[in-house]
Amino acid sequence: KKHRSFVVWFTGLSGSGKSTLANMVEKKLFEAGIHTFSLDGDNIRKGLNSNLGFNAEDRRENLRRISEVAKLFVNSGTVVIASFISPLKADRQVVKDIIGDDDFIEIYVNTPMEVCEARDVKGLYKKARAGEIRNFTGIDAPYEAPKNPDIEINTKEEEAGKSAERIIVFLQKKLEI
Ligand code: GGZ
Repeated sequence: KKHRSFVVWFTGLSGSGKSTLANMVEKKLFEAGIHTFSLDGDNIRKGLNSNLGFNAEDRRENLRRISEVAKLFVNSGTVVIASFISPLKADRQVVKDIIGDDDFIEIYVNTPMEVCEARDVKGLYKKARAGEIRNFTGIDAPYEAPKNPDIEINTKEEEAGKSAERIIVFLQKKLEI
């Protein structure tokens, strides 16, 4: 099936549910016959960006490289699903500039910090509180919420399946299928 390609960019705190939503969206796109590729901390920070940490400069470089990779995939005709905290407005603007406005869809996974911390799936919030991890987003590093995302997900009010469906409806228009 012929369709447009673009980057679906999930931003939000650690534990906000970015990956869960990204996986659900990817599955639905796959079922619709759309070729996708997911970029996230697991496949990027372990490989291409294994020399980068979490200070402001490293995060910026992390996101810059990811954007360039995402652009290559888009140019190959793939729909890219990217899940990164991407905490700073200025850095997300760089991402948008690299990928190009028309090919960039921003999804803000707005889960309150307290909820993310209470879940603490990987125990990272606990470590950050104990001072064992520095520069942890939401604790001792900032998260600047997007003011005009294409879609905002309120994970407290809406069930994940419903959110994924809403995202798909938005993407279908963009795909021109
Ligand atoms: C934030 C950290 C940190 C610090 C390790 N701050 O929930 P996770 O574990 O699986 O996802 C988080 C991931 C964040 O990497 P990103 O590349 O998305 O960040 S950014 O966009 O800001 O460059 C978290 C883990 O890495 N992690 N240390 N200090 N998250």
